[in-house]
Amino acid sequence: MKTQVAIIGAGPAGLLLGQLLFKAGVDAVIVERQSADYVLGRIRAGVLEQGTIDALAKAGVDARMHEEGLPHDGFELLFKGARHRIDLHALTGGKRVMVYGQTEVTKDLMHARAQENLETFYDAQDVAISDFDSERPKVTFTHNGEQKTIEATFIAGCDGYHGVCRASVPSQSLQTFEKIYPFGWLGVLADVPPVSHELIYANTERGFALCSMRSMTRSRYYVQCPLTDKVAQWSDDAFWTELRARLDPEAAERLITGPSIEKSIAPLRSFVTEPMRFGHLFLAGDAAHIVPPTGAKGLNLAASDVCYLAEAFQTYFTDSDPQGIDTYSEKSLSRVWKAERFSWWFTSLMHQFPAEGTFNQKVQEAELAYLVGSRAASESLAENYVGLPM
Ligand code: RFL
Ligand code: PHB
Repeated sequence: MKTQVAIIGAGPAGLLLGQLLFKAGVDAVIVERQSADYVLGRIRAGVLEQGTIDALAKAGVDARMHEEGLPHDGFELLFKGARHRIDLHALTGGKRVMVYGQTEVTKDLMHARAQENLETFYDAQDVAISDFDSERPKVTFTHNGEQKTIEATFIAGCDGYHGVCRASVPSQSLQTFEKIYPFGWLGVLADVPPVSHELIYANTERGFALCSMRSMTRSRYYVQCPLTDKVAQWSDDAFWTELRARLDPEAAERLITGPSIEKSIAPLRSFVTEPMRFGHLFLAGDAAHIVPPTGAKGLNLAASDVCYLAEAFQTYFTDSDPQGIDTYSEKSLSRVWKAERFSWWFTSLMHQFPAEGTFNQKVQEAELAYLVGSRAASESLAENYVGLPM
C-alpha cells in the first residue's frame, strides 16, 4: 500500500493530523496498536485552548464541542484556606478556554474519519518503521493475521510517550531532557455535579488538589499522592475524605460525592526530545514531549504540533515547497519549551515537595499571594493558561 503520510497512533495528535490532512487534500493512513474502544476508554485531558478550538474547527469537528462543551472565563486558586479567582477573560482581553474532554474530542475525530471512509488500522500488531532516513520510509505491521507494508513519503510519529517512532531513532541522533516529580495524581471520575462551576486548583499542606469537570453532571477530581500509592489502596470513601480535607470550608460543604466510574494514578513528568524530525520521520504530541498535567497543556501541545505539521505537509505536496518541513522542529520546540516552562512552574508552585519542608510551603504561599494581588503576575498566569499564540 502507498500513501503520502503514514500516521502512527490514533490518539488526538494522529487523528487531528489525519483530519487536517484530509481537508488539505493530502492522502494519509493511520496505524494504531489498540482498538478504538481502548483509545476512548483512557480518561485524560479536559481543557482546550482557543488555538485547539480553532484547529478542531479547521478540521470540521467542532459542532458537538460548541453544543456540549463548557466555555470557562476563569478559574480559582485556593491557598491558605481561601479561594481567589483568576479572571481569564478580563486579564487576556477576551480570551477563554473550553472544558471538553479528550474522550469527546477523540470520539468526534473518529466519527469524522469513519464518515469519510479514511483508512485506519486499529489493533495493529508489531508496528515497525524503517528507512525513514531515506526518501522511501516504510511502516510494517500485522493486521487480522495479515502482514502489511505501507510505503509513504513521510511518517508522522503520533504514537505517544511509549510509542515505537521515537524509540526507532538511533540514540546518538536525539537529545532528551527530563524531570521526574516525586509524586503522582490520583484521579477520580464520577457522575456527580461539580463542586463549583469553575476549576479550583488547591495548594494545601496536605498536598495539591484539583476540582475539574466534564459536564454539569460529571466531575473530574484529582489529589496529589505519593508515587508508591496503588489505586487499590484508595477506596472511594478515602478519596472523597482526602479531597474534602484539601478544600475550603464552603467548597467542602458543597462537595457532592458518589461512586467513581474511573480511578487511576498518573506519575508526573516533564520530558522533551530534540529535534522533532529525523529525515522523513516527524514526531508530534506525547511522542516528542510530556508535560505534568498542572495547567492542562499536553493535549493542546499535541494540537499545535499537528497544525504546524499539517501545514508543512500541505505546502510540500501542493507547492513542492520544503520550507515548512524544514522549520517544523524548530518552530514546534519553541512553543513546546514555553509550555514546558509554564507547566513546570505551575506544578512547582502548587504541590507539596516532601524533601523541601516548610520553607518551600511559605515561599509558595507568598508567590500565590503575589500572583492574585498583582495585575502583572495575574496577567502572565492567564496569558499562559489560555495558551500562547500558535
Ligand atoms: P496519545 O494520546 O498517547 O496517543 C498515542 C497513540 O499511539 C498509540 N500507539 C501506537 N500505535 C501504533 N503503534 C505503536 N507502536 C504504538 N504505540 C502507541 C497509542 O495506543 C495511542 O492511541 O498521544 P497524543 O495523541 O500525542 O496526545 C497527547 C495527549 O493524550 C496527552 O498529552 C494528554 O492526555 C496528557 N495528559 C493530560 N493532559 C492534560 O492536558 N490534562 C490531563 O489531565 C491529562 N491527564 C495525560 C493525563 C496523559 C496520561 N498518560 C500519557 C499516561 C493522564 C495520563 C494517564
Ligand atoms: C482535567 O479536567 O482532567 C484537567 C483539568 C485541568 C488540568 C488538568 C486536568 O490542569
